[in-house]
Amino acid sequence: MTLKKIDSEYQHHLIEQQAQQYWENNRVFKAVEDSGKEKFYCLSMFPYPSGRLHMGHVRNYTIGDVISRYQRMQGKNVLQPMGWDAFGLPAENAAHKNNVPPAKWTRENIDYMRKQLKQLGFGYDWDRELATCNADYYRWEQWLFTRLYEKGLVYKKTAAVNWCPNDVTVLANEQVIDGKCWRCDTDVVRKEIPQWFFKITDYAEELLTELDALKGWPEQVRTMQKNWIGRSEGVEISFKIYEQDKSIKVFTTRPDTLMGVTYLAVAAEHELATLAAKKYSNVADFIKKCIATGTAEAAVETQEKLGIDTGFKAVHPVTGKQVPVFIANFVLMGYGEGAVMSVPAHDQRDFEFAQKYGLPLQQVITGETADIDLNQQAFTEKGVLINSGEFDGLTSEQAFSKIADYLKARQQGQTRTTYRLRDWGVSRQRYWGAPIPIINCDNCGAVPVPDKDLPVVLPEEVKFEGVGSPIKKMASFYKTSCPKCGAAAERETDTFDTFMESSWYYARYCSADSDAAMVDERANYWLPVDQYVGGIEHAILHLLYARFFNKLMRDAGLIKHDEPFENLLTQGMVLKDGSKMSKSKGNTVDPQALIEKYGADTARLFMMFAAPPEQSLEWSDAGVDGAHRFIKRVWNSVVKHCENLDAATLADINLDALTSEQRELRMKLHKMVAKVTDDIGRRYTFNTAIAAVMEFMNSVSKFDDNSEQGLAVMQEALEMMVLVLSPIVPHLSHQLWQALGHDENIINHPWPQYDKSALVQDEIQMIVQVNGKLRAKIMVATEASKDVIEKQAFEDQNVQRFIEGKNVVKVIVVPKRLVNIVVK
Ligand code: L3U
Ligand code: ZN
Repeated sequence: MTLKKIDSEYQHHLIEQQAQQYWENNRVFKAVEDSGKEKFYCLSMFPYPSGRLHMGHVRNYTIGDVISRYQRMQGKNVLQPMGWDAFGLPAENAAHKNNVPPAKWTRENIDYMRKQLKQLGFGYDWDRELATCNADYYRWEQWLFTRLYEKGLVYKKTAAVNWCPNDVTVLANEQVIDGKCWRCDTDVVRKEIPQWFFKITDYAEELLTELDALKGWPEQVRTMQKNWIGRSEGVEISFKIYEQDKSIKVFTTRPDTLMGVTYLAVAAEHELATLAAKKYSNVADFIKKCIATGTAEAAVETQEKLGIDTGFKAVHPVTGKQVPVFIANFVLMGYGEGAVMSVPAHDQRDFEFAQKYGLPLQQVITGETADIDLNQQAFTEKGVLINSGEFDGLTSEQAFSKIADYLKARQQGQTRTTYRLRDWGVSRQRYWGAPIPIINCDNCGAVPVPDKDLPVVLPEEVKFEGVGSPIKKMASFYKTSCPKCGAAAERETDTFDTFMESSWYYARYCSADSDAAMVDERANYWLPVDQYVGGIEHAILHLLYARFFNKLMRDAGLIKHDEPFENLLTQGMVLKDGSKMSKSKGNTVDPQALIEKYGADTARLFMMFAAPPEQSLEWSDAGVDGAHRFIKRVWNSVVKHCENLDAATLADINLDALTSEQRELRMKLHKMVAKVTDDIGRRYTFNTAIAAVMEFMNSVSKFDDNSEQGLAVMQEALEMMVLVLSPIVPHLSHQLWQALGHDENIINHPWPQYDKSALVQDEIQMIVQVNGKLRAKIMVATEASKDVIEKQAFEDQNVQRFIEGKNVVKVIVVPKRLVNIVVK
């Protein structure tokens, strides 16, 4: 065995460069499918190439890398890929600001950030790198879109959208915050434009029920998705309109309150509203106002609630009484039936509206401990029915089915399941995105671009003049001919929501190089992702869309698995002085400076030590310093040990010949390895794992024993410590492993097995007497049972001599002291 001479001083630049060079030259992270080996697919959410890495990225990717390296040491065939979520608004904003095309800006950022990721020593298979802005990526998304169009799973519909007049774009509901644009704070308005939609609602039930099977996901995330999908059982009820050959359909989840209906409310665009507008000019004015100032759906809750009487009366399906029909600005046409039944006694919004317009209120539910005061507010809980005629005395639950049956028998209602989840609008009026592969023809309508003409490539040489997408003004892009009839036609100039690209990238990594298919057979080897690591901000949309896409790809026969992500870890924020690090707060710490000053291993160690992965991590200069000092201590211990070894030869450990100090260090070592194995492998509490190594390091420092066995025990201690540290500080371990006499290949070394027998608590000495005379001293485990102690006593050779041929009358064990064997 030859020890590799290492510098006596820890120099992170040199060490890290050498290790990275070795990994790169030997392509150690290249992942190859191998059906004979258990696979482990570890994925971290890929970054937006926004410029440079944020501390949050460093944390996210360190967690993923530690898990990957640990699993590799467990003998798994590990895939850990990386790529770029490259489309989106920031590139366009930068283009406006700095007059540089989004493509150029994006690719420069990618180059810089890739270099940073390499400097951090993350073990990615770079051969599988992908950038979603490349046509060889998004062509498959275009391809799938055209397939789904044929299946009826995507469709075009003119729909009211949240529109930001400043950014000239559609916003998703969650991009509207308090009625304002999330980016620029402008008031959001409602606008009707043709949009492309994915029929995610067709999958609502499966997306919901399979959440229960996702045992490896945080409960919180599953609940968030559940609420987002929002399944509810209700009854669709139709109200006849008095003296009109019409009826209004409403949907309610509270049919038990039916007898408390005192008016109906319809949307401004409802048929009945239009009819009323023809009769009354003030109604027409009101509708005009509603539509002009039409608010975004997401802003409905915050705006002032306004309404007007249509003059029509609806007939109550049970009592036959007439109730007024109002138009209300909070009832939206695109949602449900565009009409609701109003029960002011038991719904707060209805209550407020009724108060404002002097509409009556009828209590029909009562509660047990009821401090119900209907002068103050609605009573919205479930309870027991009153004032409800034949339904009196039923509980809300009983009344649900009784009333549903009643209506059904009269053909005025039926039960229905609804979902809060709406179809996914994917059109964006933006430039920097994947073009929607549709050609609009005057004769043929919307025609999908045929496979042979895919991809529809986004022109990258563009000039940004004013707002709006440059390809909307670029005739060379949009002027084309119809694939069906050959007539002159125009391309769709909208692009896809960037959540499209991030919905299937995990699958594409499996066959990133394929130009024959979106994904191929290799995906069935790697999928599902065994461990997904990313921010909680993606708990709902991204994860839901990715699950949806997985099912779309499954149903297109591309992959086998039902769900994409087996286990999910959502890492916490990186805080400074108690608040989230962000540019706007000016409290960011640049990872680059950290890497340069202290090295990647210090950055990684600090990130993993400062907090458990799911909690937020408070930045601390002292913490970074502490991590760095620990690394140097480990380094120095190895240096010192190697100097001692230089003068000696390394012996094997002789378990029988160990001193109690040597035995104790071994016990601590193997205990530490057992704990670290559990902490990293099962609990994902990397911080406590590191704490255990640090504590062990104290014992190493105190252990001063240059005897042959002392050095052998120290060698074992340092080797195992270097091994268990290697997922976290891989560069350090790469060097120290060689210093300890091995080759450069620690990366292929298995995780150390701890020795169970070494875990045995300190042994104690016991005296063995035969007929009261001392015959032996034996070492037994402190915790050993009487049986074990007796057995050990009888096994002693000297004891055997004295009892041979005699009858054992009695054995007395005095715990922790002596064994007396009485013979005759
Ligand atoms: N490209 C998307 C994205 O969020 C991910 C797709 C899969 C939709 C984490 C932080 C973030 C995410 C505290 C930060 C990963 C910044 C990539 C990033 N991150 N903090 N891209 O570049 O945790 O949660 O924004 O998991 O400040 O890094 O983030 S990203
Ligand atoms: Zn045509």
